[in-house]
Amino acid sequence: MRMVEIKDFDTYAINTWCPGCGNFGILNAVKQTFAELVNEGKIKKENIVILSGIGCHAKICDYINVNSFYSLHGRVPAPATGIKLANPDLVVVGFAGDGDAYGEGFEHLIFGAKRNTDITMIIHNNRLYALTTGQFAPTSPANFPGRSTPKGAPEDPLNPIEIMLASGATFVARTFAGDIAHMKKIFREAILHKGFALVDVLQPCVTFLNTFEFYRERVYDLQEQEHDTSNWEKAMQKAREWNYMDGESEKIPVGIFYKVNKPTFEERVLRGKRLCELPIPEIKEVLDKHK
Ligand SMILES: Cc1ncc(C[n+]2csc(CCOP(=O)(O)OP(=O)(O)O)c2C)c(N)n1
Repeated sequence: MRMVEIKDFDTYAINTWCPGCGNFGILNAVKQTFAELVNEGKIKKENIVILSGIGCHAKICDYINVNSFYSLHGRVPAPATGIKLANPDLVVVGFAGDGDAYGEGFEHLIFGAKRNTDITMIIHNNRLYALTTGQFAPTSPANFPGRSTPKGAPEDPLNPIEIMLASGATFVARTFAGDIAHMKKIFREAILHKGFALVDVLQPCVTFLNTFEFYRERVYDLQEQEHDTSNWEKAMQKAREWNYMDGESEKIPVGIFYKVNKPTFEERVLRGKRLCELPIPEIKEVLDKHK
């Protein structure tokens, strides 16, 4: 078997992210993770499908040489679920922005988690709408002076880790775009997890909210401590340690909060059949049962 190299995942597209953007770290970590998983025989390159929402993060589809699909703003989990259902052999990884996934289409993320579709969602959480030049988003710090709230956003941020745990996600993790080794560890576990995996990536936006130093001083790895990833209550406790409120004394846990195995949506819908191999009347029959 020919070993793949990282450069096999390169494309000819010119990268237009701002120099120093946290998205570069995510891109590198994802390419390295894919290459390692392919070379270990855990996944096939031709079976990888990536999807994105709309925003700066979404350009990642242009920068990785695998099957890809640009979806609608905030709607990545919907086509990702369809793709996985049509062919469960595919390894489906969705990329979304925080404005995209936690704002425009949070209900899609919640239902992806509720269904336990076997997809991985990687959220580039720069805590604002970057492509449209810095409007506040659901995880923006309180009083954030974004383009749409020049006097400061009069709202507290929401905590997506908490919401994903409450929605039934079977894998919930957080990592930091300034730490490639940690991202690789988490992306790998998330992709290999059978079920819905949410990875919130703390991604500094060097142009509108440069948080590299802030995170570097505060993140600590849950897996370097005693943390039982099968305990939902403990995961919730850890999730609440940092509510995306940026106090001086905050410590920010990264790593795997929660990981359990449950039947996936495809397993429950298809019951051993393959949707892409069924004649159309049978597809209708399978889907009708789940109306
Ligand atoms: C339905 C819809 N609403 C709004 C827009 C305009 N829009 C395009 S990109 C974007 C911001 C995306 O922000 P985010 O999802 O956080 O991604 P980032 O650019 O920060 O990576 C918005 C609001 C759109 N394209 N479609």
